Amino acid sequence: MPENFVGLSYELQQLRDQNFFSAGNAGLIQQFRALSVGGVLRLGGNTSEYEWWKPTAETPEPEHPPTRVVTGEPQSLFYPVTTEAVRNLEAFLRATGWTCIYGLNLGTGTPERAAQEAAYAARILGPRLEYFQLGNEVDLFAPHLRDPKTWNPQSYLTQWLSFARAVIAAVPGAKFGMPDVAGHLDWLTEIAELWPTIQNPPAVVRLSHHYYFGGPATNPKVNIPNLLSPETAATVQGMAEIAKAAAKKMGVPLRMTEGNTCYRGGKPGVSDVFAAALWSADYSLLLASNGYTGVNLHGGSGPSVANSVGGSLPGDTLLRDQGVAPEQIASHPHPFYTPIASFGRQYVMEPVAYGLKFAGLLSGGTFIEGDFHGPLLAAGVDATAYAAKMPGGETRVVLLNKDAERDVDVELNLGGMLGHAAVDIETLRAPALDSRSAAISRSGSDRMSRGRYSTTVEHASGVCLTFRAAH
Ligand code: BDP
Repeated sequence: MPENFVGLSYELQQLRDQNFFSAGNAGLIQQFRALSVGGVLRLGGNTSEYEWWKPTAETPEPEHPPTRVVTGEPQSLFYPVTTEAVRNLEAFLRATGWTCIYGLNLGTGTPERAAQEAAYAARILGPRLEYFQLGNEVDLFAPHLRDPKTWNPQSYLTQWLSFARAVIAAVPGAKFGMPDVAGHLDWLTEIAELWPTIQNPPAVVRLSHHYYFGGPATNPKVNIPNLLSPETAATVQGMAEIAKAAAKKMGVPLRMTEGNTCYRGGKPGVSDVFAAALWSADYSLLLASNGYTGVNLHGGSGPSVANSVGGSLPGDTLLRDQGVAPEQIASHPHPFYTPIASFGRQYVMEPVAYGLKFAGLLSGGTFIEGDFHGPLLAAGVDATAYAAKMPGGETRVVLLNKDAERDVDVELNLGGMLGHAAVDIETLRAPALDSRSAAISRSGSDRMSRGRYSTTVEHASGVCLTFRAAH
């Protein structure tokens, strides 16, 4: 699991506010650093198809191609990205220790403008740039951005190549991640099959896709029991199998570049409560143990995400229809799934981010193979387990009990690896699954003798055990 596994995803439109990702936004910098001292910020989302590059104050807005208005899809709200926004982004990344994946507009942009923007971004971001991403959720471009009759992986690849080649001409050595599909994993399979036919292929360093558990907020199936159920994890595992096969064929590692609990901005009471922390911890570690190099949970400011889904958040409509008072609605994060929420000028780490941070405790480690989930599920408890050998030589075990009621007794047999060891215990907890809070705390230390260690993982909680050999 790479050191920089932990990631966040923001709408590219967030760059419209040049002071958001800037060295002056101390509160946000603090929250990024609290989540990870070296994560990956991905800029993309639906709004990335409506940006235009404005290299000088005099640059006029270009003519945009016609787009269709489709309910729930972003409106064609075109906006400029300026040099100042990119410079401020670089300073923000430097202050946080993070790098970024920079999204370029494939939906309504041109190869020439993408190349100009890429050249500036590459020069300013330097080593803070992981790679470029051309287009967001290209599998959903039809009908609002492309003709459904002709849009498919093959025609996408042809367009993608013309943009990528223009970028390479301006940025020799440019790296890319693709195809960033929403959920049509067959696009990965097909692209991996077509890839060998490309002469002199661009440097693709990540194969990427997205995942949301369900949605929208009005969908009654988007609830806590379903979010945490073993079937949900099995669905993620099923996608990972398809993605892994394509990645192997192309010889490119995977990254889950966008996702969260509930699409179209999240669901109050599901996306913004402790259940989301247990979900994100398990989801992130499941992907990591499948070889994904990172996970970016989507979020950001309310207006940027609302614009990405057509102008408003279904979660707000849901609360209003339930008669919830405006002050109560305002006490939820907007969007509801955001890992870092802004309440006025205050930035708050939300439960879903605590889960990702907890998963990040295994960053830098090498997973120990074995069926750890099986025995737990067989015991009738919705719990999972992950174990890794850490770079410092210690062994770390994360146990996640997603069960709403049942505690689980676990006996670990680490005999082969460690005889006597000191054990550090950290927990991920909240008063209840539907609490609007989460906490990670160092809850104590213990000793292990003769390679065996027993513990009880309380219902709706996570435990991380670090075993250090005693000399
Ligand atoms: C994804 C889009 C992103 C949206 C998100 C959502 O890439 O821009 O904000 O869904 O629906 O499909 O919440």
